[in-house]
Amino acid sequence: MAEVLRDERELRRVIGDGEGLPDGEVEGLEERDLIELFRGMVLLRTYDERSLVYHRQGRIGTYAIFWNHEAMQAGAVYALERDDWIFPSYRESAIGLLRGMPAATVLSWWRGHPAGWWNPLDYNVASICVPIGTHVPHAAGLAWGKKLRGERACAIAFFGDGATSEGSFHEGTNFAAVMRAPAILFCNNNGWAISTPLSAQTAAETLADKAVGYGMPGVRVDGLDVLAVYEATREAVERARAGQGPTFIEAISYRAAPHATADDPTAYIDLERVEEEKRNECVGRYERYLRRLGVLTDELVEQIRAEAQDVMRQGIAAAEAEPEADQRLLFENAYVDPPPSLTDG
Ligand SMILES: Cc1ncc(C[n+]2csc(CCOP(=O)(O)OP(=O)(O)O)c2C)c(N)n1
Ligand SMILES: [Mg+2]
Repeated sequence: MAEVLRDERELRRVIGDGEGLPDGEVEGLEERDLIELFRGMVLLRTYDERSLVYHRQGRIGTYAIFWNHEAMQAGAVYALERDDWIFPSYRESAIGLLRGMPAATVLSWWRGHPAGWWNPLDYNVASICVPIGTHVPHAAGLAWGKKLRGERACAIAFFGDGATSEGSFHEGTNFAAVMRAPAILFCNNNGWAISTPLSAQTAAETLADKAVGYGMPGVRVDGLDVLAVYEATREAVERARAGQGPTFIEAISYRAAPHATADDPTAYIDLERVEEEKRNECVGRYERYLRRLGVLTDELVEQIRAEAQDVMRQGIAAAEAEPEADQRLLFENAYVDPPPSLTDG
């Protein structure tokens, strides 16, 4: 029988507000780690903000904005080792940057260019998954494979609140639990699946409650608190490596940007709440924490931001320098005998 840990219904938090809410700290993180986490968040934030500009300039196509998801992505990835596998959804499209993937690769993906498809083995980052939840069984299967081979690595799948209503989520999560696969199921609960609010998505009180039914621990964490996310993921990784199976992490936020560049959320979202979220956004929150600790100087912040801007400048230049793709590639692996309408003759 799988041992079900007591659920954590309270949101985990480490970062305070500089006023009444005290700051905590995470054991084992040194100053260098704290700054590396900040560097990762700034890189992702810069990627996201520049992408919106590139989209408006017609240089990339429709783009899924992840503004204010940086703490979830950078915090979780920092808890992994290089051999561990990441299975991103479109919301984590640029997560490979944290593993050294060039920005040009991800920008090419959003340009619909073949240069945007990397070999997952190069970074231990699977392809960006657009169908909701279909990568959960892939992550569970890979994790189980690692266990069968006696390897130490684990796998993490990132998906949204909406994904928890999909069959693939159920199949993958159930499989991971039954096989005690070293998997981490990381749910970014931003309160919305395009225009469907969480209240219309599930009758469950919390998404972490679902973990109990699968026989795995469910943890709830403040998704805008990079240190809380890091710590929760680190514990899930330890559990996975110790042969105790998967963990479900529900990281909570409220979507502060449109679902994607093709969306107009003013038709359905609570705009006041969005403004509140923006004021409390995760990169600024962490920066203020680090400044309270005295580990960040203006100079260092400027340097980190400038590095990220450079990565993006070089990334878009390299993506745009790619030769135009051969359109026949679209069909190359689709037909053994292409129909005459697709052949030259
Ligand atoms: C299988 C499938 N059904 C429907 C869609 C269309 N779709 C794209 S995004 C989305 C909402 C997903 O919401 P959520 O899982 O909360 O992720 P978020 O976008 O908030 O990160 C839907 C239904 C899809 N991509 N795949
Ligand atoms: Mg969502």
